[in-house]
Amino acid sequence: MKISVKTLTTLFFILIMVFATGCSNKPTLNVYNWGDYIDPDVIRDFEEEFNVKVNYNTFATNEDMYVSIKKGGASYDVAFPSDYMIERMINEGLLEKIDKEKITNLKHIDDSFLNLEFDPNNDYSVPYMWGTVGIVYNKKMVDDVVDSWDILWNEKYSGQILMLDSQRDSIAVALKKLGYSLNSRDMKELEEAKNELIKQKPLVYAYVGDEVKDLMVGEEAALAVVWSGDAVAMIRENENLDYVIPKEGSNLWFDNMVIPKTCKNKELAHEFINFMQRPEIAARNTEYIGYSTPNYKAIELLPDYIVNSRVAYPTEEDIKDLEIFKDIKDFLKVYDEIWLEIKAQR
Ligand code: N2P
Repeated sequence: MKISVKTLTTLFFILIMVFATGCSNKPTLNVYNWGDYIDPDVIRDFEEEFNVKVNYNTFATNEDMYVSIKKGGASYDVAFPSDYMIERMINEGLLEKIDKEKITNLKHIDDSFLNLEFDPNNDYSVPYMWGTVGIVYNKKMVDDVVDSWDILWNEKYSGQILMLDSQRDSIAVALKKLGYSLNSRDMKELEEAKNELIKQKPLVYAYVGDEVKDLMVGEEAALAVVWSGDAVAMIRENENLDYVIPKEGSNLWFDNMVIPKTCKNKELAHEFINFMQRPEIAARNTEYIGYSTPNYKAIELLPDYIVNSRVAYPTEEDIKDLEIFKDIKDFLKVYDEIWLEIKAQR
């Protein structure tokens, strides 16, 4: 076969074009965040302003995120773990120190979100969002008072109950129902919690992640265990929904931004973290996703329906008895086994 000079020249130019677009020498930033946890335009704005490319990947649970980072296959520059997972990652040497001089927007973060037990001096993490865990329910579909975890074991709602597909969260619901700490390290208590979840499983429609929002907004289930920010997002779509923190107590959580040791561009990672806490950017993310910002300057920019929402911004009284997850260290194996056993039930 003969190839003409013209064909060859054309091929050559196509190759050059492909090469030039594919290998643009823009710096890249690998970001690893929860699903549905940012306004996508914010990523675009960051790329434009800093003339960089963001590779944005998502995860559904802290445990999934941990495994990916620990394995080190993908080298993430910024990730968004929660409190107990930050504590674990610090202890296992998986995080870089944050250069706080570079995070000038830390000054907009309310003091109550800084220097918490899981990272006492914020050497490794910068607050992103926070919230509670509770029950979202459909007022038209549930005619009992919803104020206790017990309702998730009420056979009347069989097939209409959604649980969180997240091991610490689901085990916490059972521990709290029984009146125990959600950081329990007591074999007898944990065994009881496991049995509660096994007993409950036939009533559960599904263990879910982000799909919970569509299912509850579409009225396909009556009750769901959710993170408060998702409740805010659901209630604004369907006014039949309401949110309760059960009286036996629950979890108060904090998601922070960290720089994993796998980071290849620390300078840009700091720029991104700082960008996310510009008041205007933090407000846009907060409004888009429904979660609660620790940035008090951002709160001033939010619409009244969010600022005045007791779901997003509970009172001191609402949260005074809530517990924060701790790294359960050597008990992790026990929690893993319990979770596996529950998931294996039919
Ligand atoms: C958002 C997940 C929120 C994380 N889809 C709660 N810690």
